[in-house]
Amino acid sequence: MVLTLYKKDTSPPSRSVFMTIHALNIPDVKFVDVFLPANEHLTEEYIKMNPQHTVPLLKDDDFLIWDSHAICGYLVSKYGKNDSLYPTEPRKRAVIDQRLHFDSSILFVALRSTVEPLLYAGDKTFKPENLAKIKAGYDFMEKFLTAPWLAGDEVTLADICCVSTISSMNEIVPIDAETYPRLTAWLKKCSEQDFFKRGNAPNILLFREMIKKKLGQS
Ligand SMILES: N[C@@H](CCC(=O)N[C@@H](CS)C(=O)NCC(=O)O)C(=O)O
Repeated sequence: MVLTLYKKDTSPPSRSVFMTIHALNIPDVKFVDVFLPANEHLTEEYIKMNPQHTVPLLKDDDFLIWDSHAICGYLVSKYGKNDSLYPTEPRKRAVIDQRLHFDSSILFVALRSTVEPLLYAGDKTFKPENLAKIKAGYDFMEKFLTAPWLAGDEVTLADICCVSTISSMNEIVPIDAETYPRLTAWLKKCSEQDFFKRGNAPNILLFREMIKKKLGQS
């Protein structure tokens, strides 16, 4: 097996894959940095591997797969000792899939539209309408969090994928514990997990520094 992950440390979807790799204890992954400001994701060679030119991208021998949610699901199916992070039981799987699609279509879209104008258009402040989208994401999460974990009694890919986005949003719009008690408790619980400490925490600091720099605060 030769596993290569094309990634960017500050990228939330890349961090979902880092956390999954740690949660599954997959050894010997080769990590390749893709420097987006230098358009390394737009080279002919990269586009041949991933026509959507996003990070993360996983290469497993001759198999290529992109989109963090698809990558994480593949890693559990192929390298997990069991299916606990992504159960095959239809109803459990359906609830996790709903959360994963929610991350793709609501949370990450809100985060990306908030951050990109700073990263690539030279904006020095966040647009209020984008900050409102982040708060709307928090509102939904607060309602979803009726069990110990985001998709039930056990930690799953729903937690891993959503927490990489939520922990990044928290750097932009700090989560208010009074308004969002369940979300606050869930984020704390996630941050106590070994996979979070190894795969997300150090890179959140890099994300924080990147944002501060773009806001002219460091
Ligand atoms: N839904 C995708 C989103 C990936 C994504 O948008 N990644 C950003 C970096 S955080 C990227 O590659 N941007 C460059 C581009 O889209 O050209 C996933 O979960 O992997």
